[in-house]
Amino acid sequence: MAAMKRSGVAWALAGVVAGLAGIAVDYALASLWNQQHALAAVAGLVRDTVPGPLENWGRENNGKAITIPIGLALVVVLFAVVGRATRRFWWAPVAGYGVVALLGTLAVLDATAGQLPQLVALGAGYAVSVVAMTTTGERLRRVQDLDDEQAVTPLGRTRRRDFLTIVGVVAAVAGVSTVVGRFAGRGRRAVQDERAIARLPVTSPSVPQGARVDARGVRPWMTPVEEFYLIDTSFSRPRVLARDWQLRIHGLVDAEITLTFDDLLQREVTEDWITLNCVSNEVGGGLIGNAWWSGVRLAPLLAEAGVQDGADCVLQTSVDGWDCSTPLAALTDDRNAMLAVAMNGEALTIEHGYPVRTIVPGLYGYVSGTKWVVDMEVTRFADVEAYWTQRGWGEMGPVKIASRVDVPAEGAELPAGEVVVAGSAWMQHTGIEGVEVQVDGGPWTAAELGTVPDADTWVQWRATADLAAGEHTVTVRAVQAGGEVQTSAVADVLPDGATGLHSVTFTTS
Ligand SMILES: Nc1nc2c(c(=O)[nH]1)N[C@H]1C(S)=C(S)[C@@H](COP(=O)(O)O)O[C@H]1N2
Ligand SMILES: [Mo]
Repeated sequence: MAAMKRSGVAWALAGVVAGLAGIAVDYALASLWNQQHALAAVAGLVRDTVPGPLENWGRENNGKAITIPIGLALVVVLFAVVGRATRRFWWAPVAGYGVVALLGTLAVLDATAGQLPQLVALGAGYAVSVVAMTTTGERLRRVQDLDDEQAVTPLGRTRRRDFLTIVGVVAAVAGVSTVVGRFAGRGRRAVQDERAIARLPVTSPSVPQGARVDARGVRPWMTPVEEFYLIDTSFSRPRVLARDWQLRIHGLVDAEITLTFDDLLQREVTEDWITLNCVSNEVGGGLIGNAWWSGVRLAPLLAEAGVQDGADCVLQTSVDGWDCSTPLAALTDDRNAMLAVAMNGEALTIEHGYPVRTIVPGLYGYVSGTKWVVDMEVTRFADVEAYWTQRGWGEMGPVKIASRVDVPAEGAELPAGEVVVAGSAWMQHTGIEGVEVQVDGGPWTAAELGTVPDADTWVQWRATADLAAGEHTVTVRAVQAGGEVQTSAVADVLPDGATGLHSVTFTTS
């Protein structure tokens, strides 16, 4: 302990313990809330940023066996440096752990899901590290302020004991948090393990010929699962094993039905391209995605249950308590409203509702797309209120016609001459008949359209314009099947979806 007096070892050790305590606290909170912890997010970000071959190697077990220890070693060294620096600079923990927290924040923001809970966990971990290091540093400084004679007196012993106690407390926080994290993470791991070996009677998607227009920078016609937007009201993400899942259909029906996952898969599977969007999507926004959904149609199930007269809605409830009231007609007419088990040919991810969620073409997600759905009560709008309708959003939730310019991007700089303008347009379950483009306030001209399998998906469009050097604005509007043109009147997303036309401004030179 005498060596502790002047050496930086104790400072370095304190730095490591405080840093690891922060990581452990983040891990515990994230696991309790069923989210990815920051370290995993950073690992993911790093893996996605390195070149392809290295990335693939990093996904394999061999790669992991090397990259994870290297990553941890780097973190430990950094924490040791932070600890030592605290001896001279009181702000070293704030800055040093701040760098790690910042990296974590970037990684979390890069992910599509659960950002708020992840950031709260990260903030808590950061605070724990800073407070732990600062407090430990104060104690250590008092020990080291003693001169050689004093160091062996009762005062010296007390101060050393103080220091060791605080290091012990921090280490205990780290230890307990790690155990809590491991324990809380079990459920999620069990679901992931089950999902990984799920064999579902579904097919892989193949993008229909001609759906994609020839324009670089257009968002893909089929949205990859990891790019598909996510909306969740609950802080913590439910973990439901398919083998435990049950759906009860009841209420104004002749005969209640309870289905297990196996029961569901005994039925005929339907598969379809369906574009799902959020009522909160602003004009030009990204809360929309198109996927190949596989599942079981709801209409035959409801027919089997025998819907009684007077019913006009189905109150769907998720295992997380979220609910929505869906117009009954949209679930019983000829559209492919389904209990989906797979997205783009693979079991739903936990984030998108594993093992079962509802998908209804032509309705916004907030009135129809219940993730982790476990209960459907056939009822009347007059008798129920659901999560979002209680908060002032419209009851019926039909999608509105919309269109978007993807390229050129807002603010882009391009060579003058022929410029390709392209994007997408959608009016699910009605269909898009045409798309028109207006350049610099000139006449509306027809764009060329990609071909789509049916009316339930978005349509890509493309046009060209010959542009002189200068600033230009392109605006798009869609025409729905039957001829009605998308309105230019601007409406807010609340209460039932935005309207207005999307424009981008860019320069050519
Ligand atoms: N359980 C549950 N289901 C939910 C929600 C939710 O918050 N909780 N959000 C809804 C909303 S508003 C939309 S737009 C869609 C989004 O589905 P996604 O997150 O799979 O893209 O899910 C719907 N289903
Ligand atoms: Mo939504």
